[in-house]
Formats: sequence, C-alpha cells, structure tokens
Amino acid sequence: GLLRIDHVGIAVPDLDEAIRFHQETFGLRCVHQEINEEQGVREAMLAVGDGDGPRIQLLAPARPDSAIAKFIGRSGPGLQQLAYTVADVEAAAAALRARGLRLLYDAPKRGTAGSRINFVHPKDAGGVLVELVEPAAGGTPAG
Ligand code: V0V
Repeated sequence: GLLRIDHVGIAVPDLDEAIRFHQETFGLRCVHQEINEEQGVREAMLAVGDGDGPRIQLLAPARPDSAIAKFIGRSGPGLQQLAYTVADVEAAAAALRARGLRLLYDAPKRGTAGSRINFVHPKDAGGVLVELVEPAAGGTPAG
C-alpha cells in the first residue's frame, strides 16, 4: 500500500530560477539536486518547514524531447505529478495493474537519489500522473 506523499512535482522551464523563486517566496530549502539522464530531467528536491514532510520536486527539461519538455509545451509550467512513497514498488505496481490500471513501465526505473520508480498512466488516475517511489535503502535525502 501507499505509505505517505513522497513529493509533488512541478514542471519548470529553468531550474535555477525556480529554486530561487521557491526559496525566496515560500522559504523552501533545496536539499538535493541531480540530473536524471534516463528521464531527461534536471531536478531539485525542496523541503518545507521542518523538512520531515513531503518534498516539492522541481523538474526542468534536460532535452527537448523529454516528458517535461512535452508537458511544458502542451500545458505550460505547473503541477505535473503526485508521488507516493511505497515500501515495495513492484508489489504496489502489481496491485494497481490487478485493478486494471496501466503502469508506464514493466519494471521499475531509477528515480531521485537511487529510488526505484514507476508511474500510473494519468488517464487511468483521473488525469493525475501518479508516481510510486520506493526509496533507496537509507531513505530520502536528509533535510
Ligand atoms: C500527459 N498527460 C497528462 C500528463 N502528461 N495528464 C496529467 N498529468 C501529466 N503529467 C495527458 C495529456 O494531456 C494527454 O491527454 C494524455 O495524457 C496522453 O498524452 P500523450 O501525448 O499520449 O502522452 P505524452 O507523450 O505526453 O506522455 C505522457 C506520459 C509521459 C505520462 C506517458 O509524460 C511519461 O512517460 N511520464 C513519466 C515520466 C516522467 O514524467 N518523467 C519526468 C519526471 P489528452 O490531450 O489526450 O486528453 S522524472 C521523476 O519524476 C523522477 C526522476 C523522480 O521522481 O524520481
């Protein structure tokens, strides 16, 4: 089952500018940054308040043919995904497949900080791109 909200992802055209905006405007703290070549993103994880809760993930396109570039081209910047933490991404994906939902990947792919991820097709989840995140052993990056 789902354990908690892991993060909410926002598509942004420019990562550095978006980090600055969220820091200065909302007081969020950038606790992690990386480039995920497979997903075609430059991303940052931002902590809210004491840092124990869900993160805000800023996602900027690393390539013009990436999912984030396509999203921004169609919808503009904004909320792109809702991610839940799970203990076992294969088991969570299998349970949703058994309910008739389409998962985007047959096998999990690599997500932020060595996590393992899969996605539910947004058309099977009320128009929301739902991500499943199994954190790497050792957990999410400290904030
Ligand atoms: C597309 N649609 C969405 C959507 N993206 N609806 C809600 N939220 C989104 N993010 C709608 C779109 O408007 C279409 O609706 C319909 O889905 C199908 O669109 P499509 O043109 O067939 O599909 P694409 O090419 O836009 O692809 C959509 C999917 C793609 C979701 C398949 O974005 C994808 O593979 N996403 C998973 C990977 C990803 O998002 N990576 C970046 C984050 P109409 O017009 O037909 O009504 S990487 C990440 O999260 C990491 C590393 C991490 O968290 O660890």
